[in-house]
Amino acid sequence: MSNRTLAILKPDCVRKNLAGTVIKQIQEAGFKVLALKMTKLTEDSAKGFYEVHKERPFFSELVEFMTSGPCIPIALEKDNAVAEFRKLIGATNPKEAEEGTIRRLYADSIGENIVHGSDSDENAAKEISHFFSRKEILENNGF
Ligand code: 3AN
Repeated sequence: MSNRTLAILKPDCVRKNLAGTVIKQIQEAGFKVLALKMTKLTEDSAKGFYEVHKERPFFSELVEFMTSGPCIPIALEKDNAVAEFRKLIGATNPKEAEEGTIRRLYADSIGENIVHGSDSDENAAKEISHFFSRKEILENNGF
């Protein structure tokens, strides 16, 4: 079990001015922010990040959406981070997400669902290094 996961506040989250609200909810759930930036994904970077989905019918829609505006990747730490974060954000489809979860509260659709969360420890490590160098990740609270 790893204690890290990667969140991305997606372009819909930034556009709706919900970044602060969602970050507050993440921190109140006990996650520590290890690294955070705002960036706009290029087409190549989005395709690389979602490589596992390249054969899926929604792939081009997903890449178009993820490059449609700035997003905020965040490296997070908590015990059992991957599972705990997926519990906090809820199911991919906001209509199926549990009451009180971030997607249920703020997402419009399965495509535009406010936030990404890694789905395994292995992918969390890969996804964190997609956005952050080792130097950018705080160790020991940055002290
Ligand atoms: P999750 O983000 O909950 O792990 P995945 O990994 O199945 O979900 O899908 C990755 C992303 O692809 C989702 N966050 C969502 O934005 C998009 N996506 C998944 N299924 C669909 C779909 N049926 N139509 C459009 N976009 C989708």
